Amino acid sequence: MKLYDSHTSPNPRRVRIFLAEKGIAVEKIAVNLAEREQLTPAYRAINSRCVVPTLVLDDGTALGEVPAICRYIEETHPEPPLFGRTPLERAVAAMWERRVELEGLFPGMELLRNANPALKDRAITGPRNYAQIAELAERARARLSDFFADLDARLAETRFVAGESFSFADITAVVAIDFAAKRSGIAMPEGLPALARWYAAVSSRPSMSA
Ligand SMILES: N[C@@H](CCC(=O)N[C@@H](CS)C(=O)NCC(=O)O)C(=O)O
Repeated sequence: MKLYDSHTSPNPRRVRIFLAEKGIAVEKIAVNLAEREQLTPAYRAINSRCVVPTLVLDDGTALGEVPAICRYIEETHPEPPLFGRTPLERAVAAMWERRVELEGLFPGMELLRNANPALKDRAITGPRNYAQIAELAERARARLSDFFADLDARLAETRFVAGESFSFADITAVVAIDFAAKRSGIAMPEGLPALARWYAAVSSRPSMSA
């Protein structure tokens, strides 16, 4: 397998951490987003959405979209489970991962993409250009603040985001938090003890530096 990757971006990091947790090594090919390599005909032929990550399988099949890529890895390498073991655990893990993606990662991307002058006309990823809307960046700040508070409330009840075991939901949550801090200067707020306890535990896992 080959992973088309970018070390400056959150979505490929989700897959790198997932692979590291599974103990799977794959060839990684860097795509230079700053130079718009994702929009070249050569990369478009691999992923017509012009985004990273893309996982190319040994038979040449190209898989895009992080949840689909991670689901494939989970089904082909079930141990250790990162989507839960029972049907109920799997549904709960998928539910929390989706919530974290929608409520934490997407607002972080919305903030950066509508505020960073380097992304002018690139407010939405993909093959087409869209103009920035400054109000969306402001709204994203409020959504991130709510995300931190809601995640703290959840983690006051459970050890990890989806329950008592580490899962894909924790990976997306750490990536969303680090991305907001590193790229938009929105640090995890003080005074949220459950969130702080969980973040210290999960961010020290060796996979997080993948
Ligand atoms: N929904 C996609 C999102 C992928 C995505 O947005 N990737 C970003 C990097 S985090 C990208 O490729 N950006 C290219 C660009 O900025 O044009 C997924 O789950 O893989």
